[in-house]
Amino acid sequence: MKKAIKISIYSLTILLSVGALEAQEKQNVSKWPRGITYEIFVQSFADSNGDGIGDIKGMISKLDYLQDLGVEGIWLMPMNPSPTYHKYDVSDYYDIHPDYGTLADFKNFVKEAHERNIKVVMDMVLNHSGNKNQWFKEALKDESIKYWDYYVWAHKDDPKVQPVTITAADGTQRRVRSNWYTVPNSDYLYFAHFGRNMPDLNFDNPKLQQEVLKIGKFWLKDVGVDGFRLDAARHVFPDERATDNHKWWEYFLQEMKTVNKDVYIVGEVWAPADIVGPYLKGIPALFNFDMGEEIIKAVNEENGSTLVSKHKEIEDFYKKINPDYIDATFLTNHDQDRVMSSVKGNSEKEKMAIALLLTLPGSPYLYYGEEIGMLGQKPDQNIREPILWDIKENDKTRTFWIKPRYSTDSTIIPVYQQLAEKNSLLNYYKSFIKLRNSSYALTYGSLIPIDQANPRICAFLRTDEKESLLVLHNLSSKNQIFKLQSDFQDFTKTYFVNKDAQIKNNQVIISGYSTVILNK
Ligand SMILES: [Ca+2]
Repeated sequence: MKKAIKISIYSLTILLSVGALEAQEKQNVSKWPRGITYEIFVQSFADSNGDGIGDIKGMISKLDYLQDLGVEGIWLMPMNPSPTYHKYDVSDYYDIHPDYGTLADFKNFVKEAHERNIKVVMDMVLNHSGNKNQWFKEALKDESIKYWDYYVWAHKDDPKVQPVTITAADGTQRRVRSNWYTVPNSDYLYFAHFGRNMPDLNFDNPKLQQEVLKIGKFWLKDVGVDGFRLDAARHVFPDERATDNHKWWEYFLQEMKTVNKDVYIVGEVWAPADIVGPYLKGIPALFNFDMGEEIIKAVNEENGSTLVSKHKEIEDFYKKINPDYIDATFLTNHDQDRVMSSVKGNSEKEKMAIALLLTLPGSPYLYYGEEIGMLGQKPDQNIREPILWDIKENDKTRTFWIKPRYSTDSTIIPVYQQLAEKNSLLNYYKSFIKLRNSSYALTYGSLIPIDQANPRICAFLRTDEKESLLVLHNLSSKNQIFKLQSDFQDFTKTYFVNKDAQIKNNQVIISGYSTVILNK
């Protein structure tokens, strides 16, 4: 933001109070969970012992980087023992995967993060366990064993488990049992929404419910994490029992509050807003899947005309259900193609996407590596590739558990090189994070859409009792003009600008792919 702002000498009105802006930058007004949370896939983040797999000690060595970036929370993808690289099939809910370290290491991580004012949110995969979990191994032995009822079973004669015929696109037919899986020497089949290796847990069993509460309290109380990201939250009861799902999470939240009244819970309910909404009573923060897609679409089409009204519509709907809800916004997470790939490598568009995310309302989540423009398209492993910290010969913490296909030394400039380059994507991210963290209006303010005719401009007001900001994004490559109609003629001060901008005759001329924020 210290970049010189070129203002043409014939501009009639433009005031830029650089001193005030710098003072503002230093003061952080956001308070987590309304600040920025950074999602880490531990496996790909930082390796401390040279085995090529990311680990907890590696992450500790990068906490200063995250603090400097301006994040106030970290969401860690699953870290429990598990046979897969992604670890969404948990073998033991009370331990840490040995590749990642020990419980003691993790307690130390939490302590180190807290010392830097960074909260820690753990991924909780409670819809299903892994099939290597001791509970499931026990359950397979005998129907009389306690753990049998931790899972969802149906007799082989039950109509719901009978195979159905499905026809593929090429016309071939095959018989499948959707989501029901057989067990050797048993008359019973088990239910697994996400596939054979992830048997669903039976939330109709009170003993299982108590076990799940015990798991949550263990991580909150004994380990000290600040909250959970709930995986597959809408599937713990079958989809047709949505009300049971809503109620369960309300109960879960109440119970977690008994050990940490400030517990933070964010849920994955990957569905349109009308299905997501009713979960808000039990899960106070929910990921806004719709907005991430809308932002990417807007920057790709260079058309911001419906983005703000759409955001406002979703926000109003959620607020009706829970006025204190936290809108967990994001561009991508570990389940979406990376932004830079979605905008076909156009870094100007990636920049506009993050500018939109960080100036619209919400509690934004950033996915690791997006800040250096990592590339990646599905399958999943390729959107979870190792982050590049330094040029290869110097990069002692880079992980190498997978050979990257997209984010390589020839496609990506590593973190440290970008930190040193004033105009890098990483420093652009930092400037917008700083801008947001220092602004009451951008962090907490309400959103007021502005009706204006130019679809290349995305224009809105962010307002709270302390300040009112007129935010103007030009999503196109060419200069665009925003007319300061009578309502906005008081907005004559430049609060933030990242390329050339002029205000002249009540018109703001916004350079291509840039952002101008004005205040009174
Ligand atoms: Ca390691």
